Amino acid sequence: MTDAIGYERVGDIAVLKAQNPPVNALGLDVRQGLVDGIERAESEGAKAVLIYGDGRTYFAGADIREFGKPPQGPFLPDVCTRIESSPLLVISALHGTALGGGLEIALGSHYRIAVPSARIGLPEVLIGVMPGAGGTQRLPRLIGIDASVDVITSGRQVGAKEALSLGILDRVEEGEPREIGLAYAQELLDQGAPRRAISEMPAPEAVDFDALYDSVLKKGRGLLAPAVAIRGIQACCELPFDEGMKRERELFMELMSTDQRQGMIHAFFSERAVSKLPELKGVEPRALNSLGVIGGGTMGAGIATAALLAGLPVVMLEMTPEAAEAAKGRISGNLQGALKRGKISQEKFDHLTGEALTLATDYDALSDVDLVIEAVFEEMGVKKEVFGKLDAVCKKGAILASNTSYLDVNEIAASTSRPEDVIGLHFFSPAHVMKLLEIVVADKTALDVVATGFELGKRLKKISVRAGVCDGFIGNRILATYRKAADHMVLDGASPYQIDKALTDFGFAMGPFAVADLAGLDIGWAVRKRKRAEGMDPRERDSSYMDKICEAGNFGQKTGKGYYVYEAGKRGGTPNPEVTELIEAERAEKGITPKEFTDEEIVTRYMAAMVNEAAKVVGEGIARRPLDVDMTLLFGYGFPRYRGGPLKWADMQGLDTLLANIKSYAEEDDYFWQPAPLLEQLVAEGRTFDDLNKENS
Ligand code: T1G
Repeated sequence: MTDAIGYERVGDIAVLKAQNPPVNALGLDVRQGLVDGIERAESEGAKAVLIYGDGRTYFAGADIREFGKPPQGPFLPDVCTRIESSPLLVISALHGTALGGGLEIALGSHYRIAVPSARIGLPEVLIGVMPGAGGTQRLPRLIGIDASVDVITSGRQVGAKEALSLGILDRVEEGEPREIGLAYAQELLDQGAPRRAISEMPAPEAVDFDALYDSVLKKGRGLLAPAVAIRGIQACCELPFDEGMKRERELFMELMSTDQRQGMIHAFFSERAVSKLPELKGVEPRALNSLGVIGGGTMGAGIATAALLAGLPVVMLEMTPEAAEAAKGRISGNLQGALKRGKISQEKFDHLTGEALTLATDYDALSDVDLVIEAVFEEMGVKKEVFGKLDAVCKKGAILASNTSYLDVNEIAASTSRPEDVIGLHFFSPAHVMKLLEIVVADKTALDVVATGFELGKRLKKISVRAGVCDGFIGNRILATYRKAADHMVLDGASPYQIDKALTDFGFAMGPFAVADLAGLDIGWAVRKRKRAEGMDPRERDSSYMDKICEAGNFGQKTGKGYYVYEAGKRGGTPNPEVTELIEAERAEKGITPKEFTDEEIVTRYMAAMVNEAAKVVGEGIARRPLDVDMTLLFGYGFPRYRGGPLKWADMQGLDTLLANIKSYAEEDDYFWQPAPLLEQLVAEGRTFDDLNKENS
């Protein structure tokens, strides 16, 4: 027996307790312990076996940390079959999250009982694989094709009540898993209940699996795993059980060898590592029981909504009572959405828009809050005026935060007498929906203020990323660069629509030009005008064709026209022919002979620009680790999760290839394409961005 599985005997029942914190992952010792436990129970004459998990959960799946390492037996499919084929009655008692291989162990058991708060699921597709220990062979036999296709291709967690109605669970009962499990096992023994092996149940009727495969693949926008899992369910319907198990394993191993699996698992561990900074170890956050927000526009109202939903009372400060009421209107609108989706009750809605939200027009109302977030107009003078007032009224130890998306947080901090209490908290619109939060640490920001920023991020269920101070921090700085690469390709011959298509095919939620229309073309126009006014380097390429579109009052989706033309009630837009005409005119004016771009070349250039700038951001310490950049792009800029992030993707492409591409582009334009020193160093040393992640975590 291994220590990972405890063994005890209670009357005729042998009890196997999983004890592998934090989530009883089914690592080698756990698998061996389960097999040893079953054999011992059989050899010691037990009549039944109860399997349950100690700590916070039943098995939460295979041990993902073992992926990619040399596989060692006993293998999970065999463990499940060993459990199922035992002559003893095997009962699993579930609590916490019985996921993936954990649910497969339970499906290998003859009976399943759970506590009401338990959640079950087969989330393997969320890490780029599929169930590989019988999930696609046993679940369809138990609950049919439609329900198992939903559970397996969505990867969603199913509550105990629904799992009982689906027939996955046999019983749901309040109590401790060991106790309800023992009582249920004894009851089954007393009733002389039969062993029920799901593998012996008839397989459901086959359906048109090719059509199902195609529709699931289309829905996944390039993610392979859900579609391949369909082939596993197909095997369940078309092959005898043992052959179906073999087929499932083949498909599972195919997915294990994909870049998508690497990308998804990198994302899984990185989203958990990104908020763990070595310098914050042992640093206690300050008190965080109340929040103030200044500016009730879209961003301010979104931030207030996120805070209210997280249980933080909010003081919303606006210049006039009318503006304050308008802010409340926006917040109520956001909360209406949560009410409609059943996320909150009417009672909760009334509380959040009632006593939890205080409207104010006087800064004194902020004198007692723990943290204030300013979300006013993006102009340094206005910011300094606001922080001057906050400095005067806020209590000692209060944290003063700015939601600026590119202004110098050091300069804002220097406008107060307490720069150590100033930090940037850069939310993304809509702030109560977007998961990303850039925590911008200024030169004098105190460590416990940084820790409080991460604490707030955790409370708001955000993915918080530490960023240093520079123009655009991590995300917007990199965005500005790959966006420029796209603009250059347009001037040189590509159409914005071909570029958008090539990048959505690559997996982005939207292409750069559709994103510009969503965000509002006036933002880019203002930036171009600001840069020209500040004086641009003559070597920097500038394009003016969109200025004419903006001058005509077209700012994208919000005005119904931009790069695309939008019809009310219709999703997406159609290409705006005026844009194509203006582009051709600008090329002619600049004497540019347009050239053909393949979709592949478009993606290669776009990604090269993104990776190169990202390497500069890491090299300069604006981002601490490459994974910080990856999580920023995944949660704030629609980067396809199954590619792991731009720097994980770069590692998988090979940094030497990328550097060679960048150097070849520099022959055309050595002003824009300046290879990042960090990239050159990693290539020279034969190292990867992942090596840097390991060294800095
Ligand atoms: N393997 C290894 N480590 C794991 C793990 C796993 N399966 N699940 C969680 N951890 C670690 C995690 O990295 C973190 O570590 C700590 O546990 C707490 O997790 C054949 C092959 C279970 C819902 O996909 O969804 O079975 O950061 O911070 O928010 O079919 O973790 O503290 O060092 O996320 O309460 C299928 C993945 C595997 C479930 C808990 N199972 N895990 O969430 O805590 S594939 C999964 C989760 C499989 C078979 C196939 C969540 C959770 P650290 P946490 P949480």
